[in-house]
Parts: sequence; structure tokens; C-alpha cells
Amino acid sequence: MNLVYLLTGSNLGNRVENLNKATELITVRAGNLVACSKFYQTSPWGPLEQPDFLNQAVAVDAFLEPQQLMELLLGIEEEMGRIRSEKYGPRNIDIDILFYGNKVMKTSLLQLPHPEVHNRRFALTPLAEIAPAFIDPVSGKSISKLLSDCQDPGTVLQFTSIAGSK
Ligand code: PH2
Ligand code: MG
Ligand code: MG
Repeated sequence: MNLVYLLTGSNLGNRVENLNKATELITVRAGNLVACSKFYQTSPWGPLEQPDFLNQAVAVDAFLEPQQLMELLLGIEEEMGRIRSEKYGPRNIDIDILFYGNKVMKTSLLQLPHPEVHNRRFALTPLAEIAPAFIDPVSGKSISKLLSDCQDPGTVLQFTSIAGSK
């Protein structure tokens, strides 16, 4: 079992549809769905003059190695029409690998665990919902502990997807 924790994010277009579409494509192509968190509405980290994000943590049992998985995820982003402009700027879909089991690695394409995960409330809150006891192989701390230690002042609220909300 290759337990991988992903974070999906969107702050352009129909965010609910974008996250659902990404998860569907991920589970068809990359591995079986193990768990997914609720949606969270999160204040933008980085440039503040952009809409709030929806973020969701998704756990899959991946049948691809990290590098191939990253390439596949970039392909899904491209297929879904993501245009890369401003760094940390708005995007209709972003798919990040937070953890790939206990793997610790760094290539030009990918660093595992995600180097900023411990500093991002918008990633730790949804992840803590589905994997509170998972241990970060770098710090040795659980996700719950990383979240309680996290200094990120960003706002993260559970998002209730009422009919028609985007
Ligand atoms: N992603 C970013 C930059 N800022 N802010 C929030 N709230 N959620 C994100 O997913 C996010 C962000 C770069 O990928
Ligand atoms: Mg990202
Ligand atoms: Mg990304």
C-alpha cells in the first residue's frame, strides 16, 4: 500500500466542481480513494487580493511512484485548463502531494514531504480531519501536533456545500 496524502485547491470558477473533478480523475488514474476530507474555505496564503480557496485533503493508495504520480497530477491540472501565471496566484485547480507514505526525497520536480506543509493551516486542517495520527517522517510529529503548533494566521472554515454554492 502506497498511502499518499494530496491537497486539492481551487479559487477560480466553480470550486466545488473543480475539486470533485480533480478527485475523480485522480482516483481513475492514480489509485484507489482511501479517504477525503470535507471542503474547507480558506483565506488565500500569499497575495491577498484574490478569492478565497476551497481546499480538500484526499488520501489515495497510489499505484505510481512519486515522480510518475507528480507528472500525472500536473497533466490533470493542465487538462483541467490551469494556466500558470502569478506565483501563489489564483488557480482553478492545484493538486499538491503532501506526503507519500514515509518517503523523504527531493528532485527538481518534487520534494517530499511537501516542504511547507507544517506552515500551512489550509493544508493541515483538512489533513488532520482524515489522518490526525499520521506521523510526519521529517519532524516525527503527528498531523494533529503539527496543526496545534502551526503559527499560520490564515482562516480555515468548514464549507457547507449548499445547493448551487460554488
Ligand atoms: N495555494 C497556493 C497559494 N495560496 N492559499 C490557500 N488558502 N489555499 C491554497 O491551496 C493555496 C493558497 C499555492 O499553491
Ligand atoms: Mg499549492
Ligand atoms: Mg501545486
